[in-house]
Amino acid sequence: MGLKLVIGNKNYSSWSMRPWLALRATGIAFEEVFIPLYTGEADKQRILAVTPSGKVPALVDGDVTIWDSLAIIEYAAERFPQARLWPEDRAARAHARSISSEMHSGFMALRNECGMNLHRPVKAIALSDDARANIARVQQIWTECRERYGKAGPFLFGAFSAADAMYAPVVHRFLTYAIEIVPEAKAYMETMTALPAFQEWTRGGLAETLVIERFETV
Ligand SMILES: N[C@@H](CCC(=O)N[C@@H](CS)C(=O)NCC(=O)O)C(=O)O
Repeated sequence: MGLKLVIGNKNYSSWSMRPWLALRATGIAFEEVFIPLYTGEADKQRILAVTPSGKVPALVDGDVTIWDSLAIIEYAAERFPQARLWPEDRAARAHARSISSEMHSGFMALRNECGMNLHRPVKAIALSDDARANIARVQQIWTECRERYGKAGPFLFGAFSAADAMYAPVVHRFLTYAIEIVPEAKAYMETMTALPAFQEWTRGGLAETLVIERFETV
């Protein structure tokens, strides 16, 4: 039995994008199960039938269910070591895990004020000081990674890794909200937007017609 990844709307679901990209970019085969978000009780029950968290993403591997984006990526990294989802070097791997956890548990202001919405026309908005600080910190993270590991390839740790998957929705946010970007971060964003898996997700999101009103406020 193959892997099933349960995801929400590609246009909006940044947490779904992360494990989806980690799997797709490293060639791990999976079946995608789409459950539209915030449509009402029936779809909520479909999510709850997979995971008690009531949230997507969730990964089903036979009788094992894993929910929460970073836990799914960790599981995939263990289950498919050949995918090299984390850097091989221990210090680089610790660095990659640190920035991935920082993404997973932080950047609330950026997440709240600049929700991922691929359909949204590109336009800058007024941002809080906290969101601006988040944006500066993300660019500092990317720049430092590129300085340290850039010789090994164009991604944060040279080759594509879980850390790139964790930051992928931020690339979309920076583009959609016309955020000012330092040159090192810009080059990294170009690498990500050229990644076939990133483009596949983006095409999928843009092809969706479902609108979630609560995410269409800015
Ligand atoms: N910490 C979770 C967050 C998951 C999450 O908030 N998912 C959202 C979609 S992006 C969701 O399922 N919302 C539906 C709901 O809350 O009813 C993760 O990393 O996977």
